[in-house]
Amino acid sequence: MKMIVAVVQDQDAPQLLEKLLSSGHRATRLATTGGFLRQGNTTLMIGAEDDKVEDLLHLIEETCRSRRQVVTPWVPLGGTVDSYVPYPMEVTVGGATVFVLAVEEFRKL
Ligand code: 2BA
Repeated sequence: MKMIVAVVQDQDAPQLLEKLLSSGHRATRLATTGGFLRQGNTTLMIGAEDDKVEDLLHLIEETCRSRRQVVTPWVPLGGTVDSYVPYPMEVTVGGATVFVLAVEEFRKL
């Protein structure tokens, strides 16, 4: 068994959840915050049998769009804090950041 931990954008989460549930998967939705943008995103925990993982990754990939976003970083990217002058930059967020973890044991108690 595997645990898929997927960080997705809030805009994609409802559609992804609907697709997951309607295709027989189970998922837990967590409200999370990105460390870089300090903006809300959604993390889904999806427990699945090994042979379902590729299907799930495909579902996530086809549902989660990448979007460009202009941000002003809160912290310097490589420079020192003293000389830091914040300026806007463009980043591409998503589709999805996905971790596939091996599950040692799964029990429902
Ligand atoms: P954030 O940390 O808010 O990052 C949002 C986007 O900002 C990232 O999109 C990336 O394009 C950009 N970014 C992040 N750190 C940066 C940096 N040091 N310099 C320049 N640009 C930077 P994604 O890569 O698609 O990540 C979306 C969200 O996925 C992240 O939100 C974070 O919540 C999560 N994430 C990404 N990589 C992760 C990791 N290795 N571990 C845990 N969570 C991660």
